Amino acid sequence: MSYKDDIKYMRMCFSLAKKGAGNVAPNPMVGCVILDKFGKLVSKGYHKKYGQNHAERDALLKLKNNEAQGGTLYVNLEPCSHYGKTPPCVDLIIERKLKRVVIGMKDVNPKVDGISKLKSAGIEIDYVLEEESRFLNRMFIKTMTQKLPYVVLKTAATMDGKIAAKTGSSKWITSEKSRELVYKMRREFDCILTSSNTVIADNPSMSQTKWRCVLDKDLRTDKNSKIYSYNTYVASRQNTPLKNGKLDLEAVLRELYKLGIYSVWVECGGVLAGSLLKSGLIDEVYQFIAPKILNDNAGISCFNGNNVNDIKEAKNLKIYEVKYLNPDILIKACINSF
Ligand code: AOF
Ligand code: ZN
Repeated sequence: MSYKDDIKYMRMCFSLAKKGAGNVAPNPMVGCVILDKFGKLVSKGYHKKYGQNHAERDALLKLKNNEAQGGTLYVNLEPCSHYGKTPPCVDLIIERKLKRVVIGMKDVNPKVDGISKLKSAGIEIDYVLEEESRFLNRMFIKTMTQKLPYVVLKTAATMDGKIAAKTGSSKWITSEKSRELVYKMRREFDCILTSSNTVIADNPSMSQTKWRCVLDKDLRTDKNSKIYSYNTYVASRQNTPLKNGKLDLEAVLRELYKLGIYSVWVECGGVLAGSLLKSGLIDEVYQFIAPKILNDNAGISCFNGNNVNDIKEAKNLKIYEVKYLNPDILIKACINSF
């Protein structure tokens, strides 16, 4: 098998893995491809749902005459070696007598040590496309290693980075098409997080997710606000420790994680966005930019952390996708590397 083939089959694993998106969290998205000893593709599988078979088991169990014997198994995550909701994948791989296993990335779950088990059984191990594999499962890496949800912050700004005029006037900066896309995107997250200011100013229902979280230190929001007709966690001074007189944002996110919330979509004003950014709690920014220029320094900025003297202090991000939505654009950028 050439390196080019390894890349081709690992990319196939990525496509299979993505079929599990939205159904596998907090588990990773995993796909598996099996070639027989002649290099012919004989089976494919993926992890479909949390608690169900892992990708390797799914692919191997489809083979009735063990066509995998002496063959190669591709999987974008190190096969597991522990008993979780399912038995160890390495045992089945060894039992089915694979000759070679090609892996995308090592598992960050400390319970897993599949590679050494496979090596001891005399199976050849190779790695391919590690960076892409880690990028695909960046959400799993964050939740597994930090016990915090993956946080995406969405902003919608003018070309000069303003989310509102100094009066607070902000409706609307981006087009209807962009706003509809936002509603669709929210559905892919477990929770929408917002501030008491947003609830008071806009009275949004934010009904697209299982959970909502309102940061309301002094319980200023009206109990009859639309958002409270849905399952909402209110973080206030009554249930959250304070840090420099404000709600400890990391403590809030840890609480959300404990509620089984693994991904959070943030929509808020510039001050909260600035604090989240400064605290290192944001993983990605989705920035909608409208072809408008406010032309007023007193306008409200997307990130309003203030007190930065040197341009070197600016946060560095990595843009991984740019979409032209006509007339707006959407930039997706990661803050941390994986
Ligand atoms: C794999 N293949 O397809 C997946 C893996 O409770 P369990 O049995 O589902 O185990 C979950 C852990 O197994 C998860 O945290 C991750 O380390 C690994 N997921 N491993 O070999 C798969 N989904
Ligand atoms: Zn497994």
